[in-house]
Amino acid sequence: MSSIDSMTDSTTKLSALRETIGSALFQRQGPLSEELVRAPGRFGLGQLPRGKVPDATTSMVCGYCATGCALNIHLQDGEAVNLTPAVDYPVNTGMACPKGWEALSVLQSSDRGTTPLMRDDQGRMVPVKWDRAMQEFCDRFKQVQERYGKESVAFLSTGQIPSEEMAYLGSLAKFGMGMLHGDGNTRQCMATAVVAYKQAFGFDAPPYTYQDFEESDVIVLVGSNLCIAHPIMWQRICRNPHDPEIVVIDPRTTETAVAATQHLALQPKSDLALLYGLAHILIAEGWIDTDFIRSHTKDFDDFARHVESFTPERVEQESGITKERLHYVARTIHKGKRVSFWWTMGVNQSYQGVRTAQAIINLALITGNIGRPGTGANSITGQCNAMGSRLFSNTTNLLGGHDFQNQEHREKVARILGIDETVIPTENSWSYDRIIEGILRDEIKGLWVVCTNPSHSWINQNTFDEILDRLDFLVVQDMYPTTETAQQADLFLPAAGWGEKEGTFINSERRIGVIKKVAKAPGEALSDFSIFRLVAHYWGCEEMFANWKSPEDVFQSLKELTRGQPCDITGIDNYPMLDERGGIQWPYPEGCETTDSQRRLFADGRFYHADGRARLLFDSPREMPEPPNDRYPYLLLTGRGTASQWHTQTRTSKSSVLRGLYPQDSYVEIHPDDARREGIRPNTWVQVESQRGSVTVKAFVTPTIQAGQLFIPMHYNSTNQLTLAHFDPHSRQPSFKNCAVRISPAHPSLIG
Ligand SMILES: Nc1nc2c(c(=O)[nH]1)N[C@H]1C(S)=C(S)[C@@H](COP(=O)(O)OP(=O)(O)OC[C@H]3O[C@@H](n4cnc5c(=O)[nH]c(N)nc54)[C@H](O)[C@@H]3O)O[C@H]1N2
Ligand SMILES: Nc1nc2c(c(=O)[nH]1)N[C@H]1C(S)=C(S)[C@@H](COP(=O)(O)OP(=O)(O)OC[C@H]3O[C@@H](n4cnc5c(=O)[nH]c(N)nc54)[C@H](O)[C@@H]3O)O[C@H]1N2
Ligand code: SF4
Ligand SMILES: [Mo]
Repeated sequence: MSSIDSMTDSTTKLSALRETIGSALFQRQGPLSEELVRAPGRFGLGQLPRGKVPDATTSMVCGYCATGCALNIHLQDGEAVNLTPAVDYPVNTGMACPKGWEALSVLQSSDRGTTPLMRDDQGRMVPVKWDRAMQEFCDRFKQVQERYGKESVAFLSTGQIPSEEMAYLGSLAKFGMGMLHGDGNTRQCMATAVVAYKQAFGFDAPPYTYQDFEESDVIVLVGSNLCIAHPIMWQRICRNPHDPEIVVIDPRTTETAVAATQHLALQPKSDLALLYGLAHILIAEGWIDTDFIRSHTKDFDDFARHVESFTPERVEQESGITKERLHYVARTIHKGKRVSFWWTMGVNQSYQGVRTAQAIINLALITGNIGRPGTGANSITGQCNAMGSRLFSNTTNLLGGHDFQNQEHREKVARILGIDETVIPTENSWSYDRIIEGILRDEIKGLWVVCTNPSHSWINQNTFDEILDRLDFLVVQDMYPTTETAQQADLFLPAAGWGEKEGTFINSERRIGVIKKVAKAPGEALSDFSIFRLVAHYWGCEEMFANWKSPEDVFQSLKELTRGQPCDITGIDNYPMLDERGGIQWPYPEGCETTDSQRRLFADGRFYHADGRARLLFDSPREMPEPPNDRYPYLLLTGRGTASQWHTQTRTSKSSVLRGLYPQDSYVEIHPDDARREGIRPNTWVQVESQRGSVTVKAFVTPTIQAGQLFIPMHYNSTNQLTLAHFDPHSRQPSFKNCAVRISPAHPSLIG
C-alpha cells in the first residue's frame, strides 16, 4: 500500500482530477432558434435558476431508462440551464417522457451528498475530508481481508453508471483489490435475458433496432408495460404505419394492455405453458418456417416432441386463456409477415424466467421471425446502462463479454490492459443472492455498494437489512446519503450523478451514446470515476490503471477488449464520433463503413455458437414455490407504477413536477369483488401481509387487476418486505412478481 498522502497533496490531486474530468465536451451546434431558447420544457424546470438565457447547446443521452433518448442540454457559460428532447436522434426523434424532461432539476436537491460521511463512536454520520475517507476505506477493507481472506470483501454495482466507470470499478475491485465476488443490480433485472440469449444464440445479443417497432405487422409484448416503463418505445409503436396487431400478455390490464388489439390476461407464471401451447398449434398447423429451422437451428425435433403435450386444453386449464383465444393468437402470428416478440420483467423476474424467455425466442426461430425488419426475439432492457454492465462491469463476465474461466480470454484481457494475468480471477463471482448468503455465513465481511439501493430494492427486505448488520464494514457510494442503504453505511462516499460527469451508455438496441458534464457536482462530491481513481491511489494499485486518466482513456481500452467479439466496436474512433453519428450500435468493427442508424443482428441467419445455429431450449414448467393458500389467499404482483417514478425514488422524488404526477402513498390494486368480500372501501388504508412482513398501504379498487391477485408498485420502500426470496435456477434472478399474501382493512393503530 502507498503511504498515505499528506492533506495538501491529496487536495491538489483532487483538484487535478476534477479538472481532467471537468473538461466538458460542450459543443455549440449552430445558432439556437428563439423558440428553443424560450422553451421552458413541457413540464417546466421549476428548480432551475430563472432568467438564464442559454448561449450554447450540447446533447447527451438520458440517465434513466434503457430507451436511451437524447436530450439537448441548453447551456449558459458551460452550465446547463434547460433541456429539450433531441429531434434528430434516431431513438426518440424529439420526444421525452416526464423523467427525461425533469432530468436536470433532480440534481439540485438539498439532500445531495456533499462530503464523505463516516460513522463515529456514537453511531452518527459525520462529515470528513476525502483523505480521511480514503484512509478509512483502505484500512478497514484491508483489515477485513487480512482477517478473513481477500475474498471476504465484495461489491454490488449497477446498470446506471457509464461503462467506463463500471469497467474501472470491476477492474479495481478484482485486479487491484483482490476481490473475487462482485455483482450488479442488473441481476434483479436482466440476468434472465443474458442467460437466455447466451444459451440460445451463443452470446448475449438482443438482435433488434427500435425501427422494428415501426416495421412489424404483429407485435407481441410479454410481461412488458411499455406505456409506463418505456413510454418512448410505446410512441414508436404508435407511429407504426402498418396498423399492427398488438398482443399484450400480462395478468393485469395495464395501460399497455388497454391500448393493445389483443390482451391475454393469463394466470401469473403460466407464460411457459401458454408459449409452448402456441408452439404446439404453430407446429401442428404447419405454420412454421421449415427452411429456416433446418438451416439455422438445432434440436427442433426434440422441441416439437416437448410441446406435443401442451394441448390447447391443457393450456386453457393452466393459463386461463381459452382454446379459441390461443388459436386466434397463433393464427395472428402465422398471418403476420413481420412478427416481433418483446419481453421485460414479467418474464425475467420469475423462478422459470430463462426457459420462458427461451420459449419466446423459440417462437421467433420456428416461424423465421428473426434477422428481418420488424421481427425478433427482443428483450427490452431496464436501466440506462444495463447493457453496458452486461459487457463491461467485470462481474459475471470478464471485461468485453469474456469468460473468467477461459485462459485465452484472461491472456487477452491482461495483454490489452497491460496487467499481470495472475491478478485476473480464474473463477466466476458469486451471484448477488450468494453474496448475500455469504454475508449470512460470515464469509463476506466487507461490502462496497455503488449506485444501487438494495435495502429498498432487493427481495425480502427484512432479511436483507439484518444481513447488512452482520458486516464489519459497509461503504455506500451514492448521490444521496439519505437512501435506505446509505443510512446503514459505515462510510458514505458522495457521488456526482448523470449530467455531472462523462462516459458512455449502451441502450436496449445496443446503441452506444455519450453523456457529458453539464453541471457541477455539489460540494466535494466526485464522479464515480474520480472516486475509483482515488481508491486506486490510496490502495496502492494506481500503476495498474496508469493509462486510465479519463473516461475516454478507458473507452479506448474497452474498444480494444471487444476486438473479435460479437460486440466488436473497434471501428468507433472516439466520443465525438458517437455524437456526430447519433450513437452507434454494436457491432462496429474496424473498417466498418456503414452509416445506417438502424441495424439488427442475424440477417444472415448465423448465430454465435461455433456451428452457427441457434438452440431451441425448453423445460417442463415448475411449481410456483409459494402459491396462494388458505391463510394467504392472494397472489402479489409488483412492478412499475407510473412513468414519473424511478425505482426507489431517490432521484424522481426530488422533482416537484414529478411528485405531482404520482401518488405519494403506497397503494395496492385490488379487484372490486375482492374488495367487497374483504370489506375494503376505495382509498382507505389496508394491511397487506405475507409470511415475511406486513405493510400498510391505500386500497386502489380497480378491475384492471384480476380477482385473487394484488399489485403493489416497487417504488415504495415497504413493498419488498412482502416478497419471497426465490430465484431462477439458471440466472439467479429474483422472482419479484409472485408470492402469497392476505389483505384486510388496516387497524386504526397502523394508520399514521
Ligand atoms: N417509469 C419507470 N420506467 C422504468 C423503470 C421505473 O422504475 N420507472 N424502471 C426501468 C427498469 S430497470 C426496468 S427493468 C423496466 C421494467 O419494465 P417492465 O417489465 O415493463 O415493468 P414491470 O412493471 O416491472 O413489469 C411488467 C409487467 O409484468 C407483469 N407481470 C407480472 N407477472 C407476470 C407474469 O407471470 N407473466 C406476464 N406475462 N406478465 C407478468 C406485470 O403485471 C407488469 O405489468 O422499466 C424501466 N423503466
Ligand atoms: N418488488 C420489486 N422489487 C424490484 C423490482 C420489481 O419489479 N419489484 N425491480 C427490480 C429491478 S428490475 C431493478 S433494476 C432494481 C432497481 O433497484 P436499485 O438499483 O436499488 O434502484 P435505484 O433507485 O435506481 O438505485 C440507484 C441508486 O444509485 C444512486 N445513483 C444514481 N446515479 C448515480 C451515480 O451516477 N453514481 C452513484 N454512485 N450513485 C448514483 C441513486 O441515488 C440510487 O440510490 O429494483 C428491483 N426491485
Ligand atoms: S423514455 Fe427513458 S430514456 Fe427516454 S426520456 Fe424517458 S426515462 Fe429518459
Ligand atoms: Mo430493472
